[in-house]
Amino acid sequence: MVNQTAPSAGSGTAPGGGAAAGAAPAAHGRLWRLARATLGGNWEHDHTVPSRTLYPHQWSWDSAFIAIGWAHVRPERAWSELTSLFRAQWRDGRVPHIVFNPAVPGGAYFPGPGFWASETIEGTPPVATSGLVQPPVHALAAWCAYRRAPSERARAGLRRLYPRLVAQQRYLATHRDVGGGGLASIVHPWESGLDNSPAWDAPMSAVPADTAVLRAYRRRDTVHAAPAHRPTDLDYARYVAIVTAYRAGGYRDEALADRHPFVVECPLFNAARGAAERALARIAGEIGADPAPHRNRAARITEAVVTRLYDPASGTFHPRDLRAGRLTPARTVLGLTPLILPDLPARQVEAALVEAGSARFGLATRMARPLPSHDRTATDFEPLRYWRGPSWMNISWLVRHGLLAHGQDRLAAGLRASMIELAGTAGCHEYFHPDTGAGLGSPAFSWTAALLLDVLAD
Ligand code: 9WN
Repeated sequence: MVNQTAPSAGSGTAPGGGAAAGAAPAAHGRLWRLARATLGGNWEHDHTVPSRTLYPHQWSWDSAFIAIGWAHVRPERAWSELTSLFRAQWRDGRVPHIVFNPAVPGGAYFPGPGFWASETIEGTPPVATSGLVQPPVHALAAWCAYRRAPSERARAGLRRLYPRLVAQQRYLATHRDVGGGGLASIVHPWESGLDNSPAWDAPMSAVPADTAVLRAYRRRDTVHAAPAHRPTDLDYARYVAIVTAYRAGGYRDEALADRHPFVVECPLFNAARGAAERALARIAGEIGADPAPHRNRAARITEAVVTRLYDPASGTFHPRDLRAGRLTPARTVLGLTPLILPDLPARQVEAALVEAGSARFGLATRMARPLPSHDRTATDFEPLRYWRGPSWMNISWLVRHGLLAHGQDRLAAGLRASMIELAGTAGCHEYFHPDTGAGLGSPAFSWTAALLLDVLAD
């Protein structure tokens, strides 16, 4: 049964009947309406923009999280969201991280369609896109959306998406297994979704770049958000240099290890691949396809995540920099994300829980502060700067999903309460100050709204 209405002040429960957590039930009704209105305000024909000002096109992993939210209030939009994204899939299977809306002026976002020049590449869709990808959380999102609002129409949505989701996974498992160990590499920090995370500082420091390159372009992000809350000019110079190198090779993936400046195996990206295979097994079962190959792939991915990215010395997961041939040293929230793998061995689950509960991340049944994106005790922790400290709703959602997968219901409840508290106090901001909870970045951000609906309903 789909809950299309806000929880009433008198009901005492969140939509779906769960016990109230965090803010009072009456506030849940207000939050539900705010989240629904935020999503509605960002809806654009067949997809939802992450933010009207900062991100006026369609983004890949945003659309996945957004679909989970739409399933609660307008399920048909969940399927439209995913379908429009996958319509832009390249012939090689990659799902581009940005699908450009031709109605939006080219200069509204940097780097825009002219910079990516996808139309010059064979096998690209008629619509302009970027040439990068983002974490493949789409199969998981499709499964969550279906479970939330199952119907014939939703099953038809699953059936339509299934071959495309399979092709997305195949692209990552083949073209992107640069290291040959069963993990997919990302070729740009933007592919991680955590653009300027300290996780990328070591590999990024080896990318030659000069901020003078920015004279040829105009950053648009700092027009809409405080520069102190965004990546630096040096970060952007390197972002541009890495795309330029990838684009010069026609976005081909052959011999990346020898010629590309940034090749890294990310724990979240690969855990998302494993979770996607799990979700595909469920989807396959629902539409009469064979779930077994998906289960086998999921098991192999989990094994590779543990073998290649878990560091027994630090007791957490780190990205592997293939050019340097070592794990990157920073302890970021990425280290907790393999919890979304339900078959993660007990030893690594235990280690991730210790890391999560430490002073670095502060996870608790009653959380004093929101989950940060970076180690609070690190000297390079920056509470205002984007992925270098602030709290993000999508990462909290993923970690909570992982806690539930491992039976950590009380910790998951603590995280849920902190998520509701954040949005309840600050609104549907893009990210939040990890100490004060103040809203940062875009004030009407779609995935914050979508995932808020999901946790309120749970
Ligand atoms: C670059 C849209 C995207 C998110 C990313 C987030 C940010 C873009 C940017 O916004 O990245 O892709 O311009 O900063 O880091 O996770 O998908 O919301």
